[in-house]
Amino acid sequence: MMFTKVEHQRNGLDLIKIDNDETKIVFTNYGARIVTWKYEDNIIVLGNVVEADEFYQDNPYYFGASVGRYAGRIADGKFTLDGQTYQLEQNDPPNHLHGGSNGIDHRYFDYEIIDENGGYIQIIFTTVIKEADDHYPGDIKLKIVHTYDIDNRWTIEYYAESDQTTLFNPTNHVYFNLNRDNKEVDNHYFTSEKLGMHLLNEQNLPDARTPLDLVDLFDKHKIRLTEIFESEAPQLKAQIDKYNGLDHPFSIGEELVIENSQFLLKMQTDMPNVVVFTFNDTSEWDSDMNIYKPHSGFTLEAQSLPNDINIQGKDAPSILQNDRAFYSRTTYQIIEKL
Ligand code: G6D
Repeated sequence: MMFTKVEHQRNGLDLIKIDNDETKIVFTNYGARIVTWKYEDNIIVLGNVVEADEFYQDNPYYFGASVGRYAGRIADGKFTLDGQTYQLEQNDPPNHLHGGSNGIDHRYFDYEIIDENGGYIQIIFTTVIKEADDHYPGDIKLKIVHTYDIDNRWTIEYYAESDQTTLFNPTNHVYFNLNRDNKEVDNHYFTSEKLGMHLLNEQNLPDARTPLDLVDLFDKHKIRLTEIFESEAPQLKAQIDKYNGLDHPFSIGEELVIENSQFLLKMQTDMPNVVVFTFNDTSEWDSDMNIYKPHSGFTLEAQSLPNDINIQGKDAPSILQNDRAFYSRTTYQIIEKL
């Protein structure tokens, strides 16, 4: 049995609360974001369901937000498309990050709830990203559909169309923590057929280097985060030391499974990469609501490689042609171990 309830907070922010037998999941129209996800009394994502209006408008960590039109960094905020060069806001100097300060994480989406008493509930969020909002070419009509089902599976679908050829690389910036007391996430295991870690250069940007093959390096498919953080392998150690953890795009196999002793989290996506960020620096937000310690969560951001336009040029997966419809789907499923 699933049911849904809407709670109106201040400033036009709504909480859309979905319950089934063991779990509760909450979304908001502000940034079409996930606010919380609970398995019985265990909160598995970071966020703040109480006073969500104050919490989300203020903090710089993109908790649970839809991010776009381009997730991740673009070098020097600059790119060339069809012979024309564009300069974007350098909001993470010298780079452009997560679509800039006017990105979709900060906007109120229109929404509609579909609940036909079946095995799932859908929230359909819509908006238009205008050229004038973020200085990329083209206006994009965007629909983000969050679906939650009785199998405790959260599905995100993106539908987009642009009136000019542009870049489009959306993601969701949810932070997971499967530990009961949300203590640091270093004890989580990552398993996939393939775990290719794209190394970052001095500017926090991936480049054209072949990803570091962690399956080969550790000679196994199931790797504990501590093994990555404590590795003495020179290339890996240099990256972990520099970033105080992971902030890296991965190429994965068909499924990525994250687990601790109590839960399995299964992720599938049709996007080319998954950025894993282990919340390495939590000092940026000067607020009483900032209760976060480094490594208190990790993101699984399904997206194209950050800066792909400056690495792959006209072959960059993030290019959205004006006569093509964009569709992408990512799922996360939470399973309690027996
Ligand atoms: C992203 O890769 C980036 C991080 O570097 C950034 O700090 C965070 O979003 C807020 O995952």
